[in-house]
Amino acid sequence: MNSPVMQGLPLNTPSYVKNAKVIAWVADMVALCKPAAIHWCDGSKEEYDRLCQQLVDAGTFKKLNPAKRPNSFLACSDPSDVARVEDRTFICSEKKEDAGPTNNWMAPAEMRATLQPLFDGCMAGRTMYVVPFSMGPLGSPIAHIGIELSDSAYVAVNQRLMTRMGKAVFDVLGTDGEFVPCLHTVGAPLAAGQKDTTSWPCNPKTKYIVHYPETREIWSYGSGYGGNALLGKKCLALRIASTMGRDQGWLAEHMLILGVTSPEGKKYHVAAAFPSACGKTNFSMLVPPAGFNGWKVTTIGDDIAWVKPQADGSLRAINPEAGYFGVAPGTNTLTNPNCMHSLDKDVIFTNVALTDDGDVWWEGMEKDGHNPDHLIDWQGKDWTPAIARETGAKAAHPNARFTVAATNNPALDSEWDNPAGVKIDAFIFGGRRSTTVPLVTEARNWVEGVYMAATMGSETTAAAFGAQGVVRRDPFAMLPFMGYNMSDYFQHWLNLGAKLQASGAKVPPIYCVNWFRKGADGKFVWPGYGENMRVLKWMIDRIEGTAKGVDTGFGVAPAYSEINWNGLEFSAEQFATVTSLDKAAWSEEFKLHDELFTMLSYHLPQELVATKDKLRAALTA
Ligand code: SAT
Ligand code: MN
Repeated sequence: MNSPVMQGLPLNTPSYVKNAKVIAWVADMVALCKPAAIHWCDGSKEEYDRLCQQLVDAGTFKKLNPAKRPNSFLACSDPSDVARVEDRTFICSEKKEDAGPTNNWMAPAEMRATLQPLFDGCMAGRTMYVVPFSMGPLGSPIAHIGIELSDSAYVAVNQRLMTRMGKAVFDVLGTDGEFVPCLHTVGAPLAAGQKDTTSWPCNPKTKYIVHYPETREIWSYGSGYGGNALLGKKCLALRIASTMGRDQGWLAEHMLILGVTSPEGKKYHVAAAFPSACGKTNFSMLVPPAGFNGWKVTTIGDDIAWVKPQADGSLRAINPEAGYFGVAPGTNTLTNPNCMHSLDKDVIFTNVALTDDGDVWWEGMEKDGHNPDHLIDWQGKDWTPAIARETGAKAAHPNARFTVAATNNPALDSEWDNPAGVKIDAFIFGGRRSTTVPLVTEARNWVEGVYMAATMGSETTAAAFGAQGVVRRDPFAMLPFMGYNMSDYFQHWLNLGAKLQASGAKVPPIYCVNWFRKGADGKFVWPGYGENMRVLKWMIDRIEGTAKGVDTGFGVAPAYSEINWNGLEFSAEQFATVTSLDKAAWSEEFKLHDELFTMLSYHLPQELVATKDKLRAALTA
């Protein structure tokens, strides 16, 4: 194989890079991908500004009106490249059973043989960016380091907002520190002398998002979008990290982390798992409603939690990310005022619409009184309210996103960057279900909580793959993000709880929630958003032992009188609608749990089967 030096491309390794493994790996990948240039990212503001300007010049970015949206940009993707591609995502463990029935699998040797010719010369004519990043506070014992090689400047600038990216990572890495190598290409090499004329290079035909869990490597080909391309997020912080957690005794979860502080100044930390696009960002930035004077909710993270057991039996968690890659449509000052403030400046928007005065717009902003007569939609076409009425055309893609640094969030928790993390006081699991699953239930023990999490389901939305409105089982909201066999993961959760309890520790309570129950009229009954504070408060009352709750057979639920209704008209009848347990619905529900367990039968923990039998007897008798 040609060495990069023989090709005449010097690595130009900066003197502060002292890790021999990094240097050797970059050299190998340069030899394989054959970029025209190498850029070692230092993570500085100056570098960020320069790369953003370069993206403007290339037509990938539009600079937004600085009077409206300072230092912000809009990128519009190729219409074939708008979301994660679950059917092109692979877990390549040595044994198929270790990827499990919920993952696409190919033997590592076969996958390597498939990818080799694709990656050979894949960066021709482009620059390879070397993007060093820390998932978690630099140097934290809970954090891990990754290095992404990418031929996308869009990826490099997004990674600066989404992770702790830059030079300092190499100090932590030292001469022999561990890192997860992440190789990414848009899969659009340029022929000799060819000028790039596309504003969103990608490969519309071929995409591979590949994980090798045993060797902890990530190879991603053909997409420039979100979790396909920002490899620290779902690929490293969930799929690879979940296998690290299995091997090392910790948890990598698709969870937000929030802090909630009482008027007396007592603070609790909650980690909550919801599938993509079910309002995790909204919940993590919740503004307590009227009737909750003096209560405060603060954000530690909006998407991912790494939870590590401590010597004292507690669980401490960090948000491995440093920014938010959130869904824009539906966000407004009513649904999430803190998020809207976060987006005032320094934002990269992807696939939202452009206003005539150089600002952004998306569906949902009309609720804030922004009713434009004309826009350029995410595909560059004219959009007017009349066109929208006639054709149903959306100005913003339903999976349009913003990328913004956590430090822009006015509700950012003071401990968000604490290398020791925060102590978790409760876990929440929630799906999007218009029927069957009640507003809130507390599992009566750890195993029952694991059962609730394992069997959770969600009605699909635009961001998830597949048809709208179908219930898809999404255990722990981890279905698209599990790096190993799902049943082994259930066992890992059970083992962790058993171990903590055997050491005399009290495990955090586990709650199952559903904000999305609908009434006979097909409308949501629970108001959601800030009003979810009422449910959060009940959980705290349970933790404090001041709410007795009612044993429903499906865990412990609040009595109507145990919820603080101050400032909200919500009748006992409405409460019954969102909390009722319907025998017929649960009979059907358990059939779906049976199906899930049949699919997951290899290594399925028998404790969960026993829990199913017990719950079925209680709920369908
Ligand atoms: O594109 S991401 O994977 O980052 C977001 C999501 O789909 O959950
Ligand atoms: Mn997510």
